[in-house]
Amino acid sequence: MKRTLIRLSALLFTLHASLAGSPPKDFTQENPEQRAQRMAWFNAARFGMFIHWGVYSVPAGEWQGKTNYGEWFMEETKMPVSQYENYARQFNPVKFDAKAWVRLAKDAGMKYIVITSKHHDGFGLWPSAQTDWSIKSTPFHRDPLAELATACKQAGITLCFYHSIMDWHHPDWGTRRAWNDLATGTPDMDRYVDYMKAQIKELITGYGPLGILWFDGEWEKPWTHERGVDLYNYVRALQPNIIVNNRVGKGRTGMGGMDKGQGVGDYGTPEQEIPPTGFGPGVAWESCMTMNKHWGYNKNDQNWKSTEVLVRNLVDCASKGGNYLLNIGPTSEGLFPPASVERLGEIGKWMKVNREAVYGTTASPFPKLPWGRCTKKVQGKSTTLFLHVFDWPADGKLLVPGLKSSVSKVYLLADKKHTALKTLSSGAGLGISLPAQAPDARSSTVVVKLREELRVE
Ligand code: H79
Repeated sequence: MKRTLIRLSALLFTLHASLAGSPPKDFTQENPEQRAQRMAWFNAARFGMFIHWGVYSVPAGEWQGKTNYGEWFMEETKMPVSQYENYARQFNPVKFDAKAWVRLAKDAGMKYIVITSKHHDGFGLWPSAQTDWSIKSTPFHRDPLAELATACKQAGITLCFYHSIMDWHHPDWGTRRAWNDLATGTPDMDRYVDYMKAQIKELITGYGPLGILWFDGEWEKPWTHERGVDLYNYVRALQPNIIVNNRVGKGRTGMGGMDKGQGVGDYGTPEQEIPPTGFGPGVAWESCMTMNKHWGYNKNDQNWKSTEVLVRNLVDCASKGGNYLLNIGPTSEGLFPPASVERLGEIGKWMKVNREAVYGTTASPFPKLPWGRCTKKVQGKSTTLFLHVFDWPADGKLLVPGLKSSVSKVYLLADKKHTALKTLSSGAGLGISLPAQAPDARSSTVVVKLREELRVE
């Protein structure tokens, strides 16, 4: 009885506070422990899948003899919006299989998926109640985001949405394009923000809980720091433990993706590049990258990165304390391009052997290593270093420069028996004798268990 009364009065208090228009909670003021807890899954994950999918997959990157378009099709061709809308009527991805997509991500070793709920063209991949400019206007009478949410939940993959702030289709986005022939009146950003918030509410309450809301398209003038802070708080109020990238605000400096000055959001977003060094333990980041040269499906783009490059990029990110978000641009039929599927499979094979050297690791203690990268795990007093050897030494001698701690065991991660490798400490550091043959030409992992605390000179 007493409890019920307390609950009732708490409810009344909340009701009263909201009716009285009390200031919304400021989620930007969070203590370091709360933040670390909220960010824990993200920092342990290290590897995610980006998916750019929308009606731009119908022209597949080609228009009037030019073949270099992707998800920026509408902007780059300056096609009238009324004409662009026809692509929705041709978007019928009958081969879409959410379970198959999620399995491809999971088998590659990815822990989360970030898919475009809406890109800059404004088209929604789910049947939004706010607009017809969505999957509702296609012949495809299904909800891909709902199907993905179910498949992700079953597979233990964290679902996240990319949601563009900039919107080339909506009449109220502040910098309206001349080719937006459907828009009338004067753009009204307050009205636009109401629209975007209503969409975001649908996404968080209807498909969640989500891992990340990944904003983009924040750089144009109509978007301000104040609007960024407001949107950040709006999203966190709907789902307090959600993670929001830094493109919600105006702090991002170029494609390097990290914040300078007035930033808001939880982590930095380098795009198509990996920072030369990490940023220290308190700073989270994620490099997003294409597998070829386009985000959205481009049927002519065969500039695929090799699996070796992709694996080494993942390792490079992990060695600097960051995540790797690798993109797929599915076709308008709903399929991943075969070259992407092939690479995901190969990365998965590598991850099967080396996963322990990626997940839950922290940044390298070495400023630079001539032969590759390093990640580490520190659990209480026990420290493990994972040496990711890209360039296998011809003479069988690997030097870990400056490592002063004595070691208890050194072995190849690919060796199931964990046979000890011979080591020799010297003034130069730790020398390790390796077999002639690298277990994996892309990157082989040498595990170094320390006997004492980590010391590097
Ligand atoms: O969704 C993919 C791309 O469509 C989108 N981001 C990835 C994840 C993207 N939008 N723009 N770009 C990529 C390139 C745009 C770069 C610039 Fe800028 C915009 C140059 C100047 C304004 C970024 C923001 C660099 C400075 C400010």
